[in-house]
Amino acid sequence: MAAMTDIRNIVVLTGAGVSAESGIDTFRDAGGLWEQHRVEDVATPEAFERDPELVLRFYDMRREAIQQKHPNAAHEALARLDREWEGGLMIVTQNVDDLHERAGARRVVHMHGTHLNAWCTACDVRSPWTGTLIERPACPDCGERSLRPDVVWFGEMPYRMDEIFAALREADLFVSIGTSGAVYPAAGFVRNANDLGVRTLELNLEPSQGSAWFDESRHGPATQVVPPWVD
Ligand code: BV8
Repeated sequence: MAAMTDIRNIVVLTGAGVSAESGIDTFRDAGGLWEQHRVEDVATPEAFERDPELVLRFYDMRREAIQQKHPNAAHEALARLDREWEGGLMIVTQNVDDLHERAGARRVVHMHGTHLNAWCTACDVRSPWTGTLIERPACPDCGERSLRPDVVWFGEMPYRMDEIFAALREADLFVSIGTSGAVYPAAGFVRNANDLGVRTLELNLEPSQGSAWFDESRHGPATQVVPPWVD
């Protein structure tokens, strides 16, 4: 990493674009991730209330797709950074896939949850999902059939925001990888970084909605722009 001598603490934000070359559809490039539904229409508590089967099918299909995919060179480069970087590092991902972890990264924060867990809203217990949610398996603790995916929907508070803002306050560099900058609060992190005097770098296929806020942008597929930055 050129000119990284004065960099000690790094916050990386990733979005669907980091997993695109693993074959996992993004939200906005694929013209709507699934059956032409906008994610805003199927990833909300109201949608779950209105049509739980539609929402559960959406997540069952994504979970099945994720299981068949593998980390790509961008995930592997970030896992190398995680292993070798002696300073502070937080990889904040908006993705619910586990490809960062499967590549070997450990310092990962899933601000929008994970496809791996089901959440029983009756007893507020999270457990690894088993089978498909669409059969609405009973919660192992309370027996209620009220399991939902453990993901953050529109209108819900993202996870671990205090930790994320604490890491941004300590950061010397904020790097955004593979995200459109369409959804807040993640899309606002670059401005938080600017206000804190943190250097900002965007690695994305094309200019995102927040590109103007970055000190530097490098455009291209993540597997081509992330490894050179890491190495
Ligand atoms: C909240 C999890 C408050 C589930 C997701 C008006 C103004 C500002 C904000 C709002 C507003 N109205 C409503 C809001 C709030 C809302 C929001 O931001 N709405 C948007 C639509 C305006 N946000 C929320 O509701 C958030 N919560 O605000 O809570 C609150 C306060 C108090 C108490 C309670 C609540 C919660 C939002 C979380 C929603 N969940 N996902 C799931 O995955 O199913 S959102 C989902 O879309 C992602 O997680 C991500 O966050 C978001 C954007 O997706 P991206 O990852 O960026 O993917 P996208 O397809 O958009 O872009 C892909 C990018 O990759 C592109 O740039 C492309 O060029 C690039 N790319 C493609 N291929 C490659 C590549 N790059 C590199 N290499 C490649 N090969």
